Amino acid sequence: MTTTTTDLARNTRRFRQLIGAVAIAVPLAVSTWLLAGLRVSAEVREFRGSYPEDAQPRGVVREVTLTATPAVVPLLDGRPLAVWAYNGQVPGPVLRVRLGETLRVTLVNRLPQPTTIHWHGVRVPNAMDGTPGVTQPPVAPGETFVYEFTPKDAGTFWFHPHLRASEQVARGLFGVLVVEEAEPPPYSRDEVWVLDDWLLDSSGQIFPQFNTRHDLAHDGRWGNVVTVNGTRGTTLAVKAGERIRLRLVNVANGRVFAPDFAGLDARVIAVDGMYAARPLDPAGFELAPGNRLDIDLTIPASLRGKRVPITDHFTGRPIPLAEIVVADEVVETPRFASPARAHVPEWRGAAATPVRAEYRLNARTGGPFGIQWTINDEAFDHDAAHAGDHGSAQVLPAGEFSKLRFVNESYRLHPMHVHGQFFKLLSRNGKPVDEPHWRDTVLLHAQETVDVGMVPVDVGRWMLHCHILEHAESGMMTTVEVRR
Ligand SMILES: [Cu+2]
Repeated sequence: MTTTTTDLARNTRRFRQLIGAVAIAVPLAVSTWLLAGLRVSAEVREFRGSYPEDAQPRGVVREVTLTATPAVVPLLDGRPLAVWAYNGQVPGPVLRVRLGETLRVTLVNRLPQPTTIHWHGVRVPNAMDGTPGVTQPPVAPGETFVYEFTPKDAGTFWFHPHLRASEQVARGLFGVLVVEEAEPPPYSRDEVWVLDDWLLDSSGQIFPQFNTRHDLAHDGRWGNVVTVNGTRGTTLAVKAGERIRLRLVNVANGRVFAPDFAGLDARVIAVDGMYAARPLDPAGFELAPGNRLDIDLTIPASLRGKRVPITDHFTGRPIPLAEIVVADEVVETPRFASPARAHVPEWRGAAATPVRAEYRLNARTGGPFGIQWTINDEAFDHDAAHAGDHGSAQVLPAGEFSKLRFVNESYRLHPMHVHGQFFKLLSRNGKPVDEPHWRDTVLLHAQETVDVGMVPVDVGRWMLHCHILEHAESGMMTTVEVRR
């Protein structure tokens, strides 16, 4: 075989063409990659310093047993009410730990049906998330399960079953988890208000039908009695001058609250557990099922000897929630800077970022309750999930920015909740919204489209669902997988 000069010339020409193509293609690819990298990392860079990736356990373990059991308690107006309760209390015990402490909770199931505990808003290891079939098997009657985790964030969180939740939560299974900072701000006092409603029948007991067609066709089960900390006419006795940290938690199946603090020196300092970037006016805040608000409340001397009613205004018909009863005594107000000074990214540039996942929310007839709530035309199959088949999950790359879009194609409310993650509202109906705080639950009104941004750092398979428990129970659930 000989190589002719013509062949050589042809090969050289081909080689040059190839080099030329590479010389153009490689820098193009590299610059496209760099540009994409730069755009992603602009949001990720802005995210840095928002909250820690890892827990910092200090070696202190707080052990608690929560026994879920039927009980009869004096609730609402003092008459005996048959409930399901943690440790015989409704609300369940307020668990308080300091940041860095490890919580070890033994759940004992004495209910007539299986259960689990989900730690709403807490960035737990995935296996501790309490979602049956996805992160753990259901805890059968008579069985126990140990939840152990070290919270990564200080704030107001809560816990409840994640199995047949529309029944179990309505019967009274919920409690609050307060994670205090290593050095909590020196408030005069730290109070928890659990907001709830109860659907009672004519005998004054819990209406025993759950997931009714009525509830499913509307915004879930709305009760005929509204309570704070399990009772009507709740009062908070304070002294003028006191500065109070008031932690509001909405544990209702479906009801949204819009508490009115007009006339009081009240500022929102944290939403869904996480401190805001600055103190905010509480007017206009809608507390959907799952949401929490921490209020920094100073009682002015001008209210000495007065009673200040706090009412809910969500439905347009004012509903009394509680009363702040101010003593004649005046104490000095603790002076310290608002703890609401968290780093929260603005993500103004995120409007141009493509949507990674879109969730269309709607309903159809069918399923075990006659109506199914769907995400992208799929109803979550709880029975299959409990058996370990939880369908396909949207993958969200850990440490990267993701934009999620919720499109409410229905006329009902949907407070959308993502487990184990915090997100920030970017826009409503295409209009940019600057909320200087994180959320783990965002309320969608009828026909509304909402974009949220997040940089997930907690890996695992997490539920994404509507927190109207009847909507979730009838299918409005899916999973996301945060993967490295
Ligand atoms: Cu819903």
